[in-house]
Amino acid sequence: MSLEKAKQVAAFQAVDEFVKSDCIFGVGSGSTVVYAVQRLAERVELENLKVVCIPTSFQAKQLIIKHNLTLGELDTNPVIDVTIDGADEVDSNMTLIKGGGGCLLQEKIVASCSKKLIVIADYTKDSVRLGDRYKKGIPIEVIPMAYVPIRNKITQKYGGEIKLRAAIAKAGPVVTDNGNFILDWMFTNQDLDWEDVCAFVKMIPGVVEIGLFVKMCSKAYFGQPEGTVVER
Ligand code: ABF
Repeated sequence: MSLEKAKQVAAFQAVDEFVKSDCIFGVGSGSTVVYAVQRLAERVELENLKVVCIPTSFQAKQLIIKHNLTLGELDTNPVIDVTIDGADEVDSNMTLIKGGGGCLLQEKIVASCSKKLIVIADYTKDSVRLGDRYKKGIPIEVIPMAYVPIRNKITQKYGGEIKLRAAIAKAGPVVTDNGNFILDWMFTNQDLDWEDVCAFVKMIPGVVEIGLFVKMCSKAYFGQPEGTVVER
């Protein structure tokens, strides 16, 4: 079975389990989330369903409008019933690496406003320890002027290597929709206390957000090659 089919079965199962009428639904970004929005659109029996998506997730927003779903904004829907989002890696403690697509700040804002965060992914995201499978590092969104001192403080404390995320074709650094840079931290120690890491990194002046979601994910669905779904 293709990776796309694995993403689809995970997304469909999560939506079918959690979505109901009169609920405010949050979605993040990435290719797996697209299947979740498609499933929402198929559930035509649902009434009064609002979908809050992150501003950057143009693809999800287009699908929501295309399928005549009601697009909700966070300022008018500050409490979301359930958010379904993808991830780059999920460890055995349900700690997530997110932000491979550069949307970690907006995704964490939506997730923080949600009563539940449900992760949908293909089987390649299912890990024991962070770093077992996702090798591109933990994304950190930073104020551009501070990226060098931030990089130095993190590597001095925890080691590893940090790279400034380059735009495609090396056209300079990636600039997020929030006007910031992204650092990717290729950590070497996989046994760090990720809650402590979040606290330390977030205290560094100039750090906007880190792509570690600790104790935020209620449940994860991993689509398998044979078309089944593993839930945890
Ligand atoms: C978003 O989608 C990001 O946080 C994460 O990096 C990415 C996962 O992409 P995909 O669903 O395409 O694997 O959730």
